[in-house]
Amino acid sequence: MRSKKVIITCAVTGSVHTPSMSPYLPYRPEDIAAQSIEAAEAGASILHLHARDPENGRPTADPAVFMRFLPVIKQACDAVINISTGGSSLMTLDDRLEAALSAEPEMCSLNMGSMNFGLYPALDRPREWQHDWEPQLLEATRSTLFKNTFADIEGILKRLGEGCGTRFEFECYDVGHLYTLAHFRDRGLVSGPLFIQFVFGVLGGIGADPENLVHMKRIADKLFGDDYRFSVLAAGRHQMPMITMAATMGGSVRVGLEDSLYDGRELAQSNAAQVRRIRAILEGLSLEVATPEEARAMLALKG
Ligand code: KMH
Ligand code: ZN
Repeated sequence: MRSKKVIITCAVTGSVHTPSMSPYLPYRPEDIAAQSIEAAEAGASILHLHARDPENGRPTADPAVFMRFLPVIKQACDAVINISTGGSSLMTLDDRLEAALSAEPEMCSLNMGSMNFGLYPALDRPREWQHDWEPQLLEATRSTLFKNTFADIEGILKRLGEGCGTRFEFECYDVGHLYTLAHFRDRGLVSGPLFIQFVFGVLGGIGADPENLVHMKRIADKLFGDDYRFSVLAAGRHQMPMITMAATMGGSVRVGLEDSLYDGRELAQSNAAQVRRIRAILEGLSLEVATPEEARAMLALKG
């Protein structure tokens, strides 16, 4: 029988939030490693990872920086490593893929369409609080497209999927992205069980409204039947309410400082704090959390 366990993904640092927003956002390799390991110990079975410039926290795609924390994490815990192929909208596709192509991880994110990608409103903060590069980043993203063309998606599926045996966290920011995924399934370029991340609350994507979650699931059920599992992430203050709703609907959940800096009304003091928060909610709902081994079996990962 299909496991009903809930997979907790933790997205540890991302490329949207910036160090001046929270002293707890990890950006040095040793801090990314330590917070990832603590999140895994708290119950995250998948770690979604980006890299940051160790000196100032600016997002980077440099594989050498990834290699300063990936082996440390692998050595210390059994969680599934999921490397972002989204990087940031200011990186080229080749840059975004370089680390994943050299590490050949079990899982990578794959963004299912091009879009405007608004930085969360929290980035628009008093100038004096910010590093010099932060307002520049905000301004640049206002006129930059988050580019994920059909050809880009196909290239990633072939190079990482067929080439390396990597499977994907398909990030769907709107209903149309589900149809794009079905298109690639129909062409035989992806196969189940698919792991679909419904993304809510990014400016440019679908809003973080409960009705939208019901609709996304209804359409995914129609397109993918039993051959997929969904997970939910939601930006900022929408994180916990939306993922709790997802879990009650049979879905999995993603937390982490990439998506929200908060734990309730306070800044989350670590990624693990958010993992513990959702874990307590899940257990309070009598839902069981999947171990990394169980997550691997549920998603047919290469292990
Ligand atoms: N921060 C998420 C909304 C990726 O890394 O490929 C988007 C994300 C994309 O996680
Ligand atoms: Zn990411």
